[in-house]
Amino acid sequence: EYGLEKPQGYSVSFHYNPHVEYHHFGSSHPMKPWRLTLTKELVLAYGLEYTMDLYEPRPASFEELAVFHDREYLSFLSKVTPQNAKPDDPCYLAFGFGGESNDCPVFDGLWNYVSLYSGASLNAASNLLNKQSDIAINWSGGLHHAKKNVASGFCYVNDIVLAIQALLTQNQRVLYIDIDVHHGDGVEAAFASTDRVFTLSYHKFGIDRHGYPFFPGTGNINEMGPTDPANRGKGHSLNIPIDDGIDDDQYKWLFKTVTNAVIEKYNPTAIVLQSGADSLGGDRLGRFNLNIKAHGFCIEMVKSYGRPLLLIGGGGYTPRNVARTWCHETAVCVGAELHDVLPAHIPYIQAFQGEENGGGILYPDLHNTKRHDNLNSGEKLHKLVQEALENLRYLEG
Ligand code: TV1
Ligand code: CA
Ligand code: ZN
Repeated sequence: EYGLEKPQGYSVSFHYNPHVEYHHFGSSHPMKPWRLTLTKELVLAYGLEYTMDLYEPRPASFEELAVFHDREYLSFLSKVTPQNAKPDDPCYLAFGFGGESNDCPVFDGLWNYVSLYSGASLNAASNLLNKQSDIAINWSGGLHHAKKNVASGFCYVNDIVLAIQALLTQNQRVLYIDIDVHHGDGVEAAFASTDRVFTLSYHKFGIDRHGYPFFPGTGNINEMGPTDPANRGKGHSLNIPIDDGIDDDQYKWLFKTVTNAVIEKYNPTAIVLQSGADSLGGDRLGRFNLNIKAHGFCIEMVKSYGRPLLLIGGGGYTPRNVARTWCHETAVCVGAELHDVLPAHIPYIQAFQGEENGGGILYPDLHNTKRHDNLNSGEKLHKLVQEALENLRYLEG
């Protein structure tokens, strides 16, 4: 009924442990694991579960997380609770918890939460490694800011780094692409010294009218990894800094032109795509004006290369639109087209109703939901693409 044929015949797997949904960062915190409940319910309502292999992964173990993270950091993370936390403890701030912004609060079940989303990314990576799947999806992962011994920007454990490390056991070159509105700094830093991972991030970059940089403040066009010629990682990062209000056609052109060039020059044997939904129009923290289908175009384009693909979530702070986008992108992976009118029997249907525009439908117009004037002129974008392509010269011989 919903057109669920799979003409391209990709084998797609969906890796999700529902226990991840029940964790809360705190009522005012923008990160809502509950958006994963909404995503799952939409995916089920459209019948997409019949087009994929479903996995309920076990949580990752301490030892699995220690492949990237420091043991002292993990030990602290595994023991800290809201009851025993000492915000004055030097460890606490040094490891990135609390602080003035409280981006990374200590909440009940924190260790369980990080083990669950990391376990799902590792399970997805192993499906690609043993060729059970062509595309493996984990919408609960994509926490790209976490460092080996510091929590940062809502991210405590870097499931992306762990999954890439697993893929490197059988892949000579892994390409990491990040369309979250924030710079994928943690993944870039983790693989700074190797030429076996190329990191490509598209993000908002700039300083606001109060003088604050958009988080995390890194990722300008001239940041291409290490500058020391003796370092193998030199030139193996590409950052695409974008200004407020970019629209569908501009973003699609930018993404297509730059990503094509990177894939053709780097020739990866596997691709990891972080699909943060905070680059949509109307996002609570984002600044772009993208519609769902423009965001999904990026997934479609990467999929068309037919390389093993790990598709993971990330940011996304307007839950109903996160769910819409990730449901659409799940359909893109299996090659299905979805009705714009939402199926009638969705639990939590209220979440998708009563909106000024878009009530009861899958593809509302998000371009004007939260006006961000478009500060990206055609001229600026052409210059950006030119510089980006020049930055790829390190990939030649
Ligand atoms: C608690 C309660 C924490 C309300 C954090 C928005 C909150 C933010 C909150 C918030 C918020 C950020 C900074 C400031 C650096 C700090 C998952 C100088 C309404 C991948 C992480 C953004 C994005 C961090 C994560 C950022 C991801 N923005 N309300 N915090 N200090 N932090 O700017 O890339 O999407 O906003
Ligand atoms: Ca990004
Ligand atoms: Zn983000």
